[in-house]
Amino acid sequence: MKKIKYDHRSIEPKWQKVWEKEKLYKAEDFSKKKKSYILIEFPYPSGERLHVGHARSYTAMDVVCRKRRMQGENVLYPIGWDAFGLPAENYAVKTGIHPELTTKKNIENARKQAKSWGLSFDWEREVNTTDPSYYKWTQWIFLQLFKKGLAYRAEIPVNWCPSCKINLANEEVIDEKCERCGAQTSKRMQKQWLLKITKYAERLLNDLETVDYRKDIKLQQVNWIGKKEGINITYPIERSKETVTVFTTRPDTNFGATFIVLAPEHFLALKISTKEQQEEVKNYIRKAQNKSELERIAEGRKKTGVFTGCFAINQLTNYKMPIYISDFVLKNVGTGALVGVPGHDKRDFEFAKEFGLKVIRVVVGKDGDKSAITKIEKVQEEEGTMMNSDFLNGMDIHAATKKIMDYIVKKGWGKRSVSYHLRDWVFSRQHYWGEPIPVIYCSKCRDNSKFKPARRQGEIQNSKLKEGVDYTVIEGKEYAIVPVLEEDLPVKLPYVEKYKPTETGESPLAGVEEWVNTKCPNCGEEARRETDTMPNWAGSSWYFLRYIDPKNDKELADFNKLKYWTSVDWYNGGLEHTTLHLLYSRFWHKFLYDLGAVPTPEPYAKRTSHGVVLGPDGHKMSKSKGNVINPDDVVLNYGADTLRMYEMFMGPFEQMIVWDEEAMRGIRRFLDRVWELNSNDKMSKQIQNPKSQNRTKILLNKLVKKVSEDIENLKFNTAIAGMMEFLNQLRIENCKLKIEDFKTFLKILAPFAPHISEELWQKISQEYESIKTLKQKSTFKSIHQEQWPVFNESFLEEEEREIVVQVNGRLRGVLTANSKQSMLKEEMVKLAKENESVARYLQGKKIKNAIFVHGRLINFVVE
Ligand code: ANZ
Ligand code: ZN
Repeated sequence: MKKIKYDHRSIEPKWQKVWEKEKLYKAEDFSKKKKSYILIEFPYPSGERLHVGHARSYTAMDVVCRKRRMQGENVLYPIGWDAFGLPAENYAVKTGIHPELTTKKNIENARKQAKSWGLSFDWEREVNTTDPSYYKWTQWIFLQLFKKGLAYRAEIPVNWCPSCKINLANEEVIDEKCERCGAQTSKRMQKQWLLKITKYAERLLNDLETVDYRKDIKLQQVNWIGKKEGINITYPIERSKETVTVFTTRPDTNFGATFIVLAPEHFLALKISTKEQQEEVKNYIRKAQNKSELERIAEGRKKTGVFTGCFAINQLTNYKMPIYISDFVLKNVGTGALVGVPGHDKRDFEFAKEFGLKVIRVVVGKDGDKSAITKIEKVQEEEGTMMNSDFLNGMDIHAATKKIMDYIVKKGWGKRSVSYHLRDWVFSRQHYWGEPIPVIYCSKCRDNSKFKPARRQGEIQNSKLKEGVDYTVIEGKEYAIVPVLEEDLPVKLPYVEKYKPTETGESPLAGVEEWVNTKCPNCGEEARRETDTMPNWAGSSWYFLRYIDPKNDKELADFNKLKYWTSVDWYNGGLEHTTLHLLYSRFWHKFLYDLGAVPTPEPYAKRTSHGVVLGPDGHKMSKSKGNVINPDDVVLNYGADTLRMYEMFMGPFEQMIVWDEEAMRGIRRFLDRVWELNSNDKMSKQIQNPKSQNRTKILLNKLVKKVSEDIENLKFNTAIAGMMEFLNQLRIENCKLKIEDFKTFLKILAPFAPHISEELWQKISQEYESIKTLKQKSTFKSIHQEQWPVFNESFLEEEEREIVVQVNGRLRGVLTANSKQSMLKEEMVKLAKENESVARYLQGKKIKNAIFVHGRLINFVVE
């Protein structure tokens, strides 16, 4: 056979074109085959292009897809572009080039890159969040949320950068500083749109039990939702008609409660303070206002505070608890007031030490500090057994919590309370490059007493209209909030010259008079549009649904198609998106489910995450560090197959990996060896000596089993290691590959290195298959359309052992034998001597001794 160089530069683009022409990766709606919907987080098409991190995630899922297709599944593997957002807008501000143009160009580049990696995406389903035919449905979802009262306007603090003169999203503020210019940011109040995700908190939490997410991802969701079950206890205040209510998750410790602390913003703070304390309290409150929340709750900070001069009564003990004000208590947690149990809460302990307050021990932990009152030196936050607590004594804290809750509720001193860390989702941005929020403000309708807001149609007709949901106040004037008619969607983003947000913190759209001024869809009078846009999270909250029916202009996706394809069977993406994006899209999905627009309550059946790819220096890749590996260079110099296999090989999929050029060359050498297998005598067309043939079968069977399982278990690295070992083993044992075996090997290599395996596959088919079958085959059949090999259990069942054969301590061969055989010295020595590769080293030598380790090793000692 003529030797042809393994030239990835010609082979790879060639097959990519053929695959595309043959529509090899087209997903078929309603096919009878088993469906498999595999999803990667669609990329943001930035000027920086796709990086090796994208390649890691996309290749991994590509391997899964290719294997499942070969196993006869109908696979949907789509891609699209998450293209609204700040980077494009910032770039536009800097260069004056319209984001629409840069986005278009960036998408073209990224598409080219993805294609050059040989990914098996169904390109006919591509979506783009900035395309009006796409965001029409993003806006439609918003309208439904609005009509159900789940979208509302409220005045909330926003992050203001005085130097950039814009409102920043929370993600853009790092340590109270503007992410871009570094200026100190401040909070100011502004009307924003919010989505009531909190209404779904309980379901978002409970339904985690129905999905298969990586454990730590689930935990992140749980923590972000942050459900706390506790009780609000109300204490009478001495010599006052007022009472003070605190939230606690540890009522079991209430016999040890010795003081109360109010947040400085608490409405009682000034109200209950005695005359003598008024001045000091006022000063303290003023100072606290200038502190950020982060600063207030910082660990290890010296506790500050001020006494109000008042006492609350702990009804359990009749203890007079002094009421303090301190900034470590937050206004919007619980009731904005807490009861101090310094024996068992660290911050309370620190506070008590600072102000000389009484500490009472009511729980004994493992360390067994039983000192009841007095100079307790340590806080005890562990679980344990109750003491000093009357009818709770001797119980463990969980039983005690239950008992005291019932008791307090029965006495009428408190009410059970559930609180969540989750807050409503701030949904408006004062930026240009986003989806316009499709509502119109009309003052005529507000004045019209017969106006029926969208939210109320079919609901209670005559109740009072609510601010923020039915009407809003803009610059002192009241307007009805009128949703854009669904048939008027999309509200297209107008073309503007000035993208920069305004001095007032308004969206630049506010300056586009002819766009802002419009007619009210309800009364037809002059009205104005909402000028805020949606956050980047909007388009990505439902994109996986659009892939299912990307061109539908009647609904976001056909329900029957959704029924066929959802839920997503496997979703892989970065760990940085496992809180917000995952939560937001689960929320929207549940809402759509309640509307009857989607058939499943959860969007993703399974979620995994890949580790970050670090630069060769072990640091995060960044331009400024000069350690960025450009995947395009790798493709050019080593080939896409090398890039793919290397990224799958370089370490456990879920862990961080450090780029290592040398290891990558190792992968290229492996592929070179595979290439050579075809073109030299390592492969045989004839039947081999039956023993070696049998041995090859066993090894190959094992390999097929291993690779099949490893792929599904995200163990790509060990699958590849298995392939390498296989080739090594063949060499050591001097086994030759039959053509059929080589074909099997190519099939399991194909998902990882699709180009080289296609090239070799087609060559073999041409060279070895009879002219007759070739003629019959009128159409092209790709290796990726072949059947995934099934392993033969009978070859695996035989429990065999490998016996290493050494000559003077050097490895000269490996024997296989079943476990019984391997224990018999005589037999194994005989077999070893017969072994071709061992015999070479024994020839003409006198064997002085043969050392035998049962089932393990033979070492011939020769002269
Ligand atoms: C008494 C107590 C005793 C508490 C004890 C804890 C331990 P976690 O613990 O994170 O679930 N708390 C209540 N309102 C607060 C506010 N506005 N600002 C700051 N802290 C506040 O949070 C619940 C606990 O946080 C509550 O339970 C309360 O302290 C504190 F051994 O009450 B605990
Ligand atoms: Zn109107």
